[in-house]
Amino acid sequence: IECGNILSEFKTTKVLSDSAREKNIFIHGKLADQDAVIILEKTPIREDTLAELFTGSTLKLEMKNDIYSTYRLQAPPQLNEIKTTVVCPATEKHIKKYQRQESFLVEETGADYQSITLPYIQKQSFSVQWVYNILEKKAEADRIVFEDPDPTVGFLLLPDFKWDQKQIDDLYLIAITLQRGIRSLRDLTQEHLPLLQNIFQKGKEAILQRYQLPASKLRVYLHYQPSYYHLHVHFTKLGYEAPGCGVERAHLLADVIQNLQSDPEYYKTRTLYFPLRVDDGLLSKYKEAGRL
Ligand code: M7G
Repeated sequence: IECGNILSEFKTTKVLSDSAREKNIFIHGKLADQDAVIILEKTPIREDTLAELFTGSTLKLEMKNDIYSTYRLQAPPQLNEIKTTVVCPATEKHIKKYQRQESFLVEETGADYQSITLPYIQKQSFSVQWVYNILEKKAEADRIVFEDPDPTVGFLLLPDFKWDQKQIDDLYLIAITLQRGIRSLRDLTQEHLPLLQNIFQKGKEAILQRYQLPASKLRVYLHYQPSYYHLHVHFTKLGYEAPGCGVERAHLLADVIQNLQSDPEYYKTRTLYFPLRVDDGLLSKYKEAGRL
């Protein structure tokens, strides 16, 4: 889909974070007077494009010394794309999400969840409208990789928007439950085991079929706290360190299933640990409660 260059109107307010290693930059600014966040990311160099790159580029020598030389290679435009994500209008929460920040580990008991976390997320969490758009086929319908339409154990599997689907190295899909109202790990009980097992089994099968990637190459997990409180499961390629995916937030689906099998109330009663960024409103609630 071509859609003109909306970015020519973009006015930068602030660089939220950038990384020379990840070759990305997160920018806050204005698009037609609305707050926007733009993410620019250089895409990986693909082996299957090397021949085209070598023959179709121009090469400028920078320096030569003995057996060493460095060049600037001007790649043909189709091999020199920048993956661009635009969030507009962006909320204050989006701007914070992408800002580089110090974080603190929070210890949340089952009681803390009820008295501190739940009331906070009921008021403050990100809209899940984008999830409903996917479930209602109003957006991304052409990207669906697999669908199980059962109202209780059903789900949709589709590429996460972090993945451009150009190479398997950074494969990233999400499974979204059709059932609404399961907010996160904390809402799961034994009654959800058929749902979780179904996602695990059929998600793995669909990925093997579509991408020839076996289950032994997959990392399948949930985040706690998630950003979006509608239950979803992440499927990434083993070994790919997806940005924003620290070990503390990840709970392997295989473990979640076993924990619920051995204790139906596991995620209602356990103390869960997760990092929160310094300006996260939920962190302030934990501070006010004297828990930090
Ligand atoms: P999360 O664990 O709730 O939050 O995962 P995180 O972003 O902090 O990890 C939500 C996942 O949904 C992330 O991997 C996002 O990249 C992905 N995602 C978010 N949005 C708004 C979209 C979208 O509009 N489409 C798709 N396909 N994926 C999205």
